Amino acid sequence: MKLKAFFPFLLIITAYFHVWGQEPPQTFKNPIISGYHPDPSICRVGDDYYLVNSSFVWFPGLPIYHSKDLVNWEQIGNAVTNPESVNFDGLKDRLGLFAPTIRHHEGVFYIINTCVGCKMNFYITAENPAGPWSDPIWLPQATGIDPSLFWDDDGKVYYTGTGPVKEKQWATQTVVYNQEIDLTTHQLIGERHELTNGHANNASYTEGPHIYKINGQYLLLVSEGGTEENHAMSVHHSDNINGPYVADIVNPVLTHRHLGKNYPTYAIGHGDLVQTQNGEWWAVMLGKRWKNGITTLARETFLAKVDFEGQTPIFNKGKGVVLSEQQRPDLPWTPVPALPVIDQFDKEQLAFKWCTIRTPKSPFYELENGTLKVKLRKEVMNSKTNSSILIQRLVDHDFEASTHLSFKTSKPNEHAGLTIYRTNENHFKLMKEKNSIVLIETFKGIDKEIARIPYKQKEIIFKAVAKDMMVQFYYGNSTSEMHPIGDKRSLIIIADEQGNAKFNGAGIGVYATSNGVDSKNEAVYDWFSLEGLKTNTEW
Ligand code: 6LW
Repeated sequence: MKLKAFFPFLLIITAYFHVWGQEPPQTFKNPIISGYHPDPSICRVGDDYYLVNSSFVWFPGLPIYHSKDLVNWEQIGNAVTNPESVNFDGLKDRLGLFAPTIRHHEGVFYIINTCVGCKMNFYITAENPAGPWSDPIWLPQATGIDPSLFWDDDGKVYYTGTGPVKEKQWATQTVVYNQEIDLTTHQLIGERHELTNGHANNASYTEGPHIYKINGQYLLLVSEGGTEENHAMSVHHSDNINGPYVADIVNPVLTHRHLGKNYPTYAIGHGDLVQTQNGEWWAVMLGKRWKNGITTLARETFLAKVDFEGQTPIFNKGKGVVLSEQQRPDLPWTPVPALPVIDQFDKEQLAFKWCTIRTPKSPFYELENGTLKVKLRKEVMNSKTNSSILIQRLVDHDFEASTHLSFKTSKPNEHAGLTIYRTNENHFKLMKEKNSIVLIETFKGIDKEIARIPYKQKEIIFKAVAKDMMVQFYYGNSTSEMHPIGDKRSLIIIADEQGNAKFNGAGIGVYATSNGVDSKNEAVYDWFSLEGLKTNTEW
């Protein structure tokens, strides 16, 4: 075609991208959901994808995400929202809601899950994945963790779980088992079948099972090696739902355990498969990223392409590892609205991202006239109870967060401020007290006062700036005039495997307490902003 003849087409194409925005990218970057989003489970309904993650003692629990293209995800709700339905009191931050599985069957969504340290296995249902979800239907007969559901062609439904082994042949041996479940009586029925201890003869912590029927054969996907650097996924095949399952010779089908300690992503495992409406297979799985030798964002959600060669799923064919960037799924590019950097607290309800720690016994905050009012209560975040804390997940290695607080007290026990929280024993608090502001670093359960500065005004802005795994705190009475408080502190305080930090992830937000004494006082937050500072060294 001559250039002149091509011109009108060029105009149309240009106008299309001018009107509809940028040309869709050809590739996507991992992780697809960054920060504390472990144990992802996914299902497709038509051309909609839904994903759920574990949330331990964060409440509301089990964040639900929606996507049309497997790359752009938007949180549409939380599945566990009734504080009466679960009890996280007294639980370590690593317990509570473990790995969930989400499935859809005949118009109903199911999430099956374990509340570890509470009443163990349960499932919930919803017609709309955004909620409302039912209260838990407890399954007292089901032992162990990581339950999954599978509907067979004959209408029978199977519970697959991970159980302990009574007489272990090796210390870290677990068993993946299967049993039919009657969803009308909520009973496990028939015989329990042991499916695998993992493909290796010393497989550690074989867990996170999911069963699929692909080309008329049952495929059992499990994780092995534990959720740290030896994590891996293996697959097993059977012609019969209850086994015997034969390990695939390609196992482990995906792992980063062989890439050495310095490989930028590690702990790859615990995944779930999904087939798109266009026939492609993809998998979501958890992984972790190192930065300066530590991991502050905990376990995140990654995406990898799967191609079946015979019955064997080949992950990222030709590469065999999770990639930082790759060709995106063959799905219509559907960006989702970016979360606003500043939360003005001007909606009727807090955004889905805000959570408290452990289950609240009474309402402790209100949204009023564009402010978040947090009641001071006697509970403290250092104990394993619900205190007046509201946090959101940290999703960027480098970030800047600030908030405007209005708080006055004549009592020495009353404090309110900003927190970076990982566990009851590992966190930072930048607090306003009666006549001063104080920065406290709590590590392995020991409070350390880093800095104290006299301050008498009612209004204050607090800020935290994290770069290269160090955080500098600031205070001031206008955003343009902020003063550092204390020296730069290492984010190792909130990193994985430090002190009692395991499984869960870190959050940032607001906290107020009257330290063991009843109070009628409240802390008023006008806004809270959290912004990722993208660096070009990001994996
Ligand atoms: C989860 C187990 C695991 O139940 O870690 O990575 C446990 N896998 O399957 C807690 O998330």
